[in-house]
Amino acid sequence: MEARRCILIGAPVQEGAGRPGCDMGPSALRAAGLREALRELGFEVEDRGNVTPPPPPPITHPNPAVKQLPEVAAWTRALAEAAFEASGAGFPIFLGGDHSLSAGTVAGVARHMAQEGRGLFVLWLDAHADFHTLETTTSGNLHGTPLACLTGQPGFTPFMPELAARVRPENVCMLGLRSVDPAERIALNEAGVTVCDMRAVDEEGLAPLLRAFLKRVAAADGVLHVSLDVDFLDPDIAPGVGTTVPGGATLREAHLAMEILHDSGLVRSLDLVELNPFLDERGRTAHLLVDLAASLMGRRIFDRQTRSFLQ
Ligand code: EXY
Ligand code: MN
Ligand code: MN
Ligand code: MN
Repeated sequence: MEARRCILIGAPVQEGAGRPGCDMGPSALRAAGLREALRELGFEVEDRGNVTPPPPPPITHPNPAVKQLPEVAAWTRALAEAAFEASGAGFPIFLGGDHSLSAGTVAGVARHMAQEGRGLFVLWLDAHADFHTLETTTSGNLHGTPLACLTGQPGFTPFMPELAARVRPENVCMLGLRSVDPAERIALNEAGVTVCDMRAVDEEGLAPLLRAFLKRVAAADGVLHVSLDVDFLDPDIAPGVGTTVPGGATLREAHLAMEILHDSGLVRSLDLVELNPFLDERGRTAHLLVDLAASLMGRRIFDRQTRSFLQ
């Protein structure tokens, strides 16, 4: 992998969300200066534009609540291909688009890493579990299902054959959880995903929880995909998202997570999802996401090596 090259891939997906607007996310992130911020950190930046999905397959599901399954299946197929190819050319950053896109992006990255003999771990930064199956979802919004899909929960393979359980549930850590539906609670308890809800963050602190997960990734010689949902953040600092839940991560908790992730050297790919600029004020949330991506890619307040106040 070319270590100093970032590859931007737009995924203007909104078919999985309950309201329109996420299709403007990639443009907002570009307008907020993502390319320039990465270049200032010394990265070569290749913007591959936006992915175009194939025609939606003629599929239906018996759960009458399910919405836009053909369209989401088409996006998933296209994004899995784009992610697989981009992972071999640099550090892919997927610009969303609603969180259903991650079923494709993570599957594609996992397929590439498996060819390298590396296990893919996933950090799911989100207020929600996104752990519904096509049978259990009641809203029918498929952005509530990608993690269930990726970890091989039942019922997805007939509709998205290329995914086939690309990530082991025990290799997934959820951080920031504060909205879980009853069916997700049952499935999560059985699946073996590491769940750090906001109570755990309040009690233990974000850094120890994150460091414990990163220790497991390193011990397994794994690599890490970060899937950052805007609603991980507190709505007061990140209003530009359609599924806000009070009590989210603070600005400094979010930057600390990114800085710790960068220092680990384990991260190989990133999703920036659920940005809905229509709900934002003057691009505020888009700019915050760009700043967080910059922290993940190495931007620092101060050069850590010269600090000695802890000795
Ligand atoms: N669990 C709720 C549902 O299934 O509709 C809310 C899902 C919100 C998902 C957003 C992307 O994180
Ligand atoms: Mn590679
Ligand atoms: Mn999500
Ligand atoms: Mn969410």
